[in-house]
Amino acid sequence: MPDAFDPTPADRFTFGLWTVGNRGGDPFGLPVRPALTPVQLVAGLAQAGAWGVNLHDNDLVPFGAPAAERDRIVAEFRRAVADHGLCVPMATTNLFSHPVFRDGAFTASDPRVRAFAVQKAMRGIELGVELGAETVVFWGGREGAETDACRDPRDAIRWYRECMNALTHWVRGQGWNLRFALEAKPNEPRGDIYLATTGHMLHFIETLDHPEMCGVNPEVAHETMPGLSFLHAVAQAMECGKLFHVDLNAQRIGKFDQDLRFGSEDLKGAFFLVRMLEGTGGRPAYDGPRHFDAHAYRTEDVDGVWDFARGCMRTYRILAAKARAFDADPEVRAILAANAHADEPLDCASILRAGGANAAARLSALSVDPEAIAARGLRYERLDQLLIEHLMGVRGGVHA
Ligand code: DIG
Ligand code: MN
Ligand code: MN
Repeated sequence: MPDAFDPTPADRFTFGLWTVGNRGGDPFGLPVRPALTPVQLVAGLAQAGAWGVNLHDNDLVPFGAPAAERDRIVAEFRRAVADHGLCVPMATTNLFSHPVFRDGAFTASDPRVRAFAVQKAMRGIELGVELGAETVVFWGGREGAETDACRDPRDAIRWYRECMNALTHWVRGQGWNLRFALEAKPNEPRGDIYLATTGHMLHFIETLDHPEMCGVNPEVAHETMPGLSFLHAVAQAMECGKLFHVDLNAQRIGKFDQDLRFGSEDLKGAFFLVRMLEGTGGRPAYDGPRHFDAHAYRTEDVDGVWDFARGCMRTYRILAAKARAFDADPEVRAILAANAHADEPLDCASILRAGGANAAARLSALSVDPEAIAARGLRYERLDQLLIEHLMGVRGGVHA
């Protein structure tokens, strides 16, 4: 039964071939689902209401496939994408499955491996360009170590930079207007992964030859695993204009990378994330794809995979409606306005915003009364209770 929360192309929901193609295998169990072809996955995503499909090179073209076979596979995939009215906004390269990358790709101690990784990334980028991708994600799943006796981490970071610089210069030389989105993860599959969080990546980007080409692709699970705030990671990326892509899923703190259906854990965190991405309440919004980098429970059959995909998109749209209702709630707006002190007579905010060499001198001349300020409560208990009541559906009137 269609309703107001069915996905639309305007939502820009995307899934990777590896997400809905996940067969349910894990380190302790064999796959439980049949392999679906890329063409079958495209058809299923279109039917579920997705806008686009993403891929690693080897999700589509087997490693080492001859050129003619590669071209046949790509042509067939392009036809299926076009026939089903989807697009391919993002492409990425698998630099983590083949044993050659067992000690890393861009950070492997063997320079031949690093060179091979750059070659493979170039072929992956060419595939992405052929499919119309505008964003190239780099997830360095093997860039790390189990024992730091293996190499000096400073060398690893330098080698990472050398490879990224080689690729950015090459892409610019090809005249392609692509953006690189670097995805952080703290561990798994490596004991520790270099550049472990989005914050690490944001600094690393500024050390590259072409930082303007590079941004980040934060993933919910990857910041949540170590107990960090995913919202604050996304906020920092958005605030400096570097949120080039985003991987949406769900995760429990302290567990292995679960890649669960979006919103299925920490619903409050998912709400705040959707509120920020959608820019409800008049704040700047994110204008890129909403990519679900997740997969169905191992308990599921193929029908369950499409339940999973629909659930990701539906929960996102429901939370977006609840975020709009929350930001329109008069009592919410009144509490936030009272704490913004927009009309305070000293005009501290404008002095701070103006900045400059004399800001501190101007601030030091102000007569601020800390005791009077300290005596005032902020009503965050009531504010958060309002949020909870919006989420629980007893406030805000959001209905299908
Ligand atoms: C892991 O979360 C990684 C891989 O799934 C892929 O390389 C990237 C793009 O979403 N995320
Ligand atoms: Mn993940
Ligand atoms: Mn991811």
